[in-house]
Order: sequence, then C-alpha cells, then structure tokens
Amino acid sequence: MLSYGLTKRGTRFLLLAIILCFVFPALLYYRETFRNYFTDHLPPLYEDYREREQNLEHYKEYEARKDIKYLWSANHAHSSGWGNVMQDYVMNGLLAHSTGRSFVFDDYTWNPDGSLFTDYNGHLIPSRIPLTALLGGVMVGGEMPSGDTTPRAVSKGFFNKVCPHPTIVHVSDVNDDRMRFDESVPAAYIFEKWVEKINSIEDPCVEIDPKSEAIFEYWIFGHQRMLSMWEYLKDSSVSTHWGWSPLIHDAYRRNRHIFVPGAKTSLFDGFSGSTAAEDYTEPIPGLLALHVRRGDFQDHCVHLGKWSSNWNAFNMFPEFSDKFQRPTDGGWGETSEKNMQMYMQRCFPTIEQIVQKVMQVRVESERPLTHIYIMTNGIVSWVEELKEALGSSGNWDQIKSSRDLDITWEQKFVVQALDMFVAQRAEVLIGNGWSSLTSNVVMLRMAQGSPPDSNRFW
Ligand SMILES: Nc1nc2c(ncn2[C@@H]2O[C@H](COP(=O)(O)OP(=O)(O)O)[C@@H](O)[C@H]2O)c(=O)[nH]1
Ligand SMILES: [Mg+2]
Repeated sequence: MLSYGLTKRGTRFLLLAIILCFVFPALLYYRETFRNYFTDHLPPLYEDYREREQNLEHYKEYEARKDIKYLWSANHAHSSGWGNVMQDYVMNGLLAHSTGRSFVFDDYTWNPDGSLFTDYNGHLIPSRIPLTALLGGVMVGGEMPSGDTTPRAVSKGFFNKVCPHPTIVHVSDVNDDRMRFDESVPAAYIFEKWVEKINSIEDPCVEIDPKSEAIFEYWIFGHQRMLSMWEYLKDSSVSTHWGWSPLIHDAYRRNRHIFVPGAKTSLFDGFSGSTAAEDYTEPIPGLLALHVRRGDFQDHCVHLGKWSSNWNAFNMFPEFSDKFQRPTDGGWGETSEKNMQMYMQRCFPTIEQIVQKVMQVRVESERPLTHIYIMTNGIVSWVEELKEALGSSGNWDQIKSSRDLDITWEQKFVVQALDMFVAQRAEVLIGNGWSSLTSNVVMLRMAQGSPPDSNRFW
C-alpha cells in the first residue's frame, strides 16, 4: 500500500537519507565529545603527531647528504609555561638559522621524568607534547621560504640517528659572568659570541650540553638588553615565517565565528586538510584582542611589584606609546603602596580599569575596532562579568573569550597557541607587559609588519 506516495522501500530509503544527512554529520561534529564520554579522560598523547615528526619528507635526503649541519640545543627550556618555553625556542632556532644549521626540535616538555601524564592542580596533563601539535612551518621541519638556503629543521630522534657522537658545547665555554649579569652587555653581544663559536666548529653535529643553563637566561628577556636582538630577529625566517600547527588552524576554523562575527562554521570544519579561503597572514578586520592574564598572576604581580620588575623586552619597543617606567624608589622585596597600586593596575587590572583602557584604545585606534576577543586564563564567572561591563561601556558587535571556545580533547592542552594565533592577527592587541605570552605575540606582530602602535598594554 502507498502512504503519501511512498512505497515501503521508498520510506526506508528516505529514513536512510535523513540519517546520512543529519545524524551522521552531527556524530562526526561531536565525535570528540562522544570519544571523551566513552574513554576514561586520560590526556591525549598526540601519537600521530609524534609518528609524523619521525618521518618528515626531507629525512631520507638529509641522511644521505654529508653537507647538512645540525644544532641541537639539548638545554632547551622545559617545565614552565609555553610563553617561557617559546621565547627560548625562538632564540635556539635563531642561533641555528644564523649559523646555517638545521634546527633540532624537541617536545614541549612539562615534565621530563619519562612519565606520560603529570598531575597539575588536581588534574592530569600530558607530560610532553610533540612540538608539531603546537607549531607548523620552519621551526618543525617545514620548507624554508624561497631564497633561504638554511637546512630544514629535524626532530631530536632524527638527529640522534644521524649524529650519534656530536661535539658537545657547554654554555659556560662562552658565557662568562659579565655576559650573564652585566646589564650593559647587550644580548646581541652574547649572540654574536655564540655565532662565532658555532661557526668555528667543523663537526656537522653540535649539541649544547643538556645540563647547561640557557644561553639567554630568563632575566635577560625581562631587560632592555634583549631588544638588541631585534636586528637579528626581525628579518629571520624564524620570526617572519613562524607558523602554528594544523591542529591550531583546525581549532581556529572550528571557532571562526568567535573571532569573525557572522562567519559560517561548517559542520566539517575542524578536520585536518579542510581548505580555508582565509589568508592566515592577514589581520582580522576590526578585532580587538585583550590578553587578560589571571590565575597565578594574582600573586605574581605582587611579587613583580615588590621587586620593581620591568616588562619583557619585546613589550618595550621604543616606538610603542604605552610605556612602563620602572620605579627606582623600591627596596629589596618591598615597595611603596603607590608603586604597588600602579603594578596591580598594569599587571592585574580590575574590570573597571580594563573597561577604561579599552575605551581609550578604541578612540585612539587608527582602524575601527568592532568586536572583542578576551584571551585569558581567568575563571568563567569573572570573565562573564568582564564581558558584561565591556558590553555596557560601548557598542560592540560581539564580545567573546577563551572560555567560549569549542575545542577537541587534543586541542585543549595546546589552546594557548590558538589564542596567540588570534592575538597575532588582531587589528589591535592590549597585552600584559610582564607576560612572555604577550611578548611573543608582540614580537611576531612586529616581525610580520603590524603597525607598532597596534600593540598596546594595560
Ligand atoms: N588559553 C590561554 N592560556 C593562557 C593565557 N594566558 C596564560 N595562559 C596559560 O598560562 C600559561 C602562561 O605561562 P607563560 O606561557 O609562561 O606566560 P607568562 O607566565 O604570561 O609569562 C600559558 O602557557 C597558558 O597555559 C591566555 O590568554 N589564553
Ligand atoms: Mg610564565
């Protein structure tokens, strides 16, 4: 019998078509949620990323060639936030690049004890994340831009294979106390000494001793002396062709409507290999990104105030209109009430202070600012309050935050890189002068030619 003109077979076919059209894509879209629900929530190990790193397309050729030289900075930073690790990777990458050597990359390592997972404030995080889950491009083996003859980067595993007995260099062979501690020694001087040292070595295989301190210790990044490195950094492929991983680009596409109001996010976005017409080197028109650094900074900002700490060097380009005058009347581990108030306003601003600064920056911006993305590690309820206050202070098309992102389980542990990618492309960024995460973004924005005054600070 026919019902509504459909045979039994036709009805079945229609049902199947409905399932294929609606249910199947929904299952695909929420696949991570399902997977998480049915697995026991252990952090991801990024095994496919690790596997790919061990088999990059240039390895076969490099293994056969005798003219490729390598630099493995086995002393690279670990066990701290991504911002601090990244600034160290930038310098190691730059040294390899400036000495014509292949940069040897390693994991973003939170815990080097050989474990898979580590307890972090009561929840598990991956002890190590393959760098290719965070980065793409020249730092992780991508092709060099045309005209750049530096050999491509390789993984630590590949280096160990081709360089079983490298020449070991100790940082103390080059860095003396004056270079380390004398604030009148520009970082570029240290760098030049290192370029000289590495260039004097014939051996294609060079390793910086794993037990050595960093060549550029953390306090140098927090001092103007680091700015002298800009001469080397500004035209280097390391900064001009810095790239984020396909995983981060997928996260961007999945959440594009958060950064670009009204943007369509297709059900299939979030898959590797989906093509986007968008040019990722272009700014996102009208976007104001705010780096609202919370969490550990609540106490850290007090500590910075007590010790009259300066901003990170790459937040102190002389062209910037927002400057920081480090107080000179503070003591050892103590400062005046007035100084502390100033530190808190600029390092851990209140909602009211944030709103005020945003209004000022909007008025002063050369390009129209239409919507806001708050990048933050702040707690959801506070971020909601901030969004509300910003919303009532001005007419914004949209105000969103890191807390509104829809991300996969693999993306969750590298999501700071998504925030950095977005901040790098914002029309204007208001950042935290003491944050290495801000300063890395600012450095990339400068290398990629953003107007200097599009970098603002609380
Ligand atoms: N997603 C996200 N995470 C952040 C943000 N700010 C800080 N974090 C987290 O906190 C860590 C900050 O430490 P670090 O990268 O060393 O930068 P710094 O402490 O600001 O100098 C990052 O690695 C992130 O995990 C943010 O705006 N967005
Ligand atoms: Mg940190």
